[in-house]
Amino acid sequence: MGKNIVEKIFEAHKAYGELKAGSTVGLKVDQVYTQDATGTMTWLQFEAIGIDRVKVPLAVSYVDHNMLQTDYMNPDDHKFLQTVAAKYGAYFSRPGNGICHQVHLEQFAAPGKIALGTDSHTPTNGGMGMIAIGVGGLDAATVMAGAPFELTMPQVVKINLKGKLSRPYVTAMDVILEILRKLTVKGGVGKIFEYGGPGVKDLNVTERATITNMGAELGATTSIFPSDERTKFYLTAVGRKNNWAELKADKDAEYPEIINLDLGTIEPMIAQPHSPDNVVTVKSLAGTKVDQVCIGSCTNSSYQSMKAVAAILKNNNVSEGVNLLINPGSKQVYQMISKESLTSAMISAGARMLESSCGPCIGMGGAPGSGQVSVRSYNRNFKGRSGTKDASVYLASPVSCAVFAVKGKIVDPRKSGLKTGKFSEPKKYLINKSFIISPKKDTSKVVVVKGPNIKDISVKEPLKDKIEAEVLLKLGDNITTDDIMPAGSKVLPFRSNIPEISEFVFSGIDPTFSSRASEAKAKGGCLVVGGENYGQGSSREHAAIAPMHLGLQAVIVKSFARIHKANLINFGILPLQFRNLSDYENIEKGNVLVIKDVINSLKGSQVYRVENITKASTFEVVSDLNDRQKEIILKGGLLPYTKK
Ligand code: MIC
Ligand code: SF4
Repeated sequence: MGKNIVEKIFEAHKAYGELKAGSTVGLKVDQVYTQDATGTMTWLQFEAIGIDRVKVPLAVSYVDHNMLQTDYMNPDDHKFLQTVAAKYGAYFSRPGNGICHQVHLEQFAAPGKIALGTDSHTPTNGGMGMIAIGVGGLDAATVMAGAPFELTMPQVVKINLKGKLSRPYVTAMDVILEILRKLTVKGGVGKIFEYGGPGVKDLNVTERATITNMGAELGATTSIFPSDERTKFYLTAVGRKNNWAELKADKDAEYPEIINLDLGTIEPMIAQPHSPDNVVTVKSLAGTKVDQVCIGSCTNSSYQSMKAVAAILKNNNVSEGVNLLINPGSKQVYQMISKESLTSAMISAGARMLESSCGPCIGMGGAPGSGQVSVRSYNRNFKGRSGTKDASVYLASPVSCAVFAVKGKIVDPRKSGLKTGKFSEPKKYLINKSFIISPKKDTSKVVVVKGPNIKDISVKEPLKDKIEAEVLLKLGDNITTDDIMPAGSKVLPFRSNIPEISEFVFSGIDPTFSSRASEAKAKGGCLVVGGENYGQGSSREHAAIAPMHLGLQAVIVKSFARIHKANLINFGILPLQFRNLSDYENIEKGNVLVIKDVINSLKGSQVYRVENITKASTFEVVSDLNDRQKEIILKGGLLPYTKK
């Protein structure tokens, strides 16, 4: 039987296990990268493991999220990240170089390799024909220390592309929005999407990267495109032709599921508040007034996107009622468009140019005003993420966004009368390596510098045999890690200070959570109950570490999102699921639950009997941990497990 692309790469990297969907597999990893918001913790954990030098062929420490530098905290973290990378043999991408995923695609991504990144949008690099997976920091740290990456083998679903996009007004962003409309934010859980079919060759590498980037919003483990002539063209243009290798599925490769998509039928799409899958056609919202437009992010910052945006803005003005912000995702693209006077066209139209960083995407500045409508070429529009709770955030392509900025309202770009110009892929990209510091051989004299905001990492006690705790929160479906551990300019600077950041846990949902949890901690900790797809969104392990610090013992939900579940295990919090979904209805906030015989249940059938003392009723919950994960939970998390 023929093999698909995922099987080919996994086979070449298998350390142990079976490549059967649902089995545990250990993979050897070629590249690991961190970003600053998750990276400080990751590198502290790496240090705690006690290895002299990273044991993967390539490691990169990026700085892209936390760049406001409103006080000493961010620059101290940057210094730590730079010195720790120098000490342990990683590349350092200096602040201002750009968003990790885009820079990685430009500088390091290579077909056939496996990369892990401590950020959920790491799959951006799947556009280059590599397996790129977002993970929690501790998973990345252990892999950098030499361990294989362990994963439950996902199902490989083929997305069979036919036809051609009707550019210039229909873009790769519209393709992934259409897929999100069809499959929803839960549609990719436990899956890898492998793109194939005759339509693949219609898309260049950066267009493919937009699609694989937002595969994260489907909940997928990752997404991947073949490596073909277009990949070779791009790698040649960025000066890395030697990294090219052909990669395609065998003709008789089999897939348990195939989804057909005709690129020619796709039209401009837009995600409405407050979820990336709440997608409709742009034309159906025509006339909606827009207050803010943000263009850029790791999803849509390619040279092609920026060029189209500049063409639309050229000789036009940003509408009086609109605030337009542009954050080109990499300094290389920024410099390239500047050289061609495209930045000048943006500025003269009235755009506010931001640094090459995450910026407004994660609420680091650029928040919309009260009740305002913001349309962004970004990937997430969860309520409150922009920094303004009552703002209505929409997601659309950079072309649509630029059109809305000029028109002051949502308009079908095809009917706008605005021109995007013709695009042909550059044969040569501008290369700028001045923002990248390469690892050195001799690191003996390097001193790792830690500012006062960098606190020691918390570690949990071993698993208790009896959990008796109050349900402090009962939540619905699709709770995001932004809900659990908000980001934004007030919170992000505390990513290396767990006691401080813990005060913000669930603060957007219930500002009393943190103080109630601290009180409950003395009495044995607390519990949280949730619905489907609990913990979707980012890879931030702080959504597990900070609740752990507050004494969270277990989370009981209908289903989990992949990365968050892995993070809960890594920090010793029991991830439990209702055996009968209807039992969810019988629990209320404030109920006290007792789970006895936890250790035997975990080691044995993984069925746990829960007594609801408040309601005098019982129900069952289950876990589905493999042997290694059971050991990790028993020890209180991956750090105590690794240091055994
Ligand atoms: C995000 O887009 O939510 C982030 C901020 O990039 C996160 C990482 C983080 O929280 O630091 C992600 O996507 O993993
Ligand atoms: Fe940065 Fe936004 Fe991309 Fe996350 S989604 S990496 S915050 S640009």
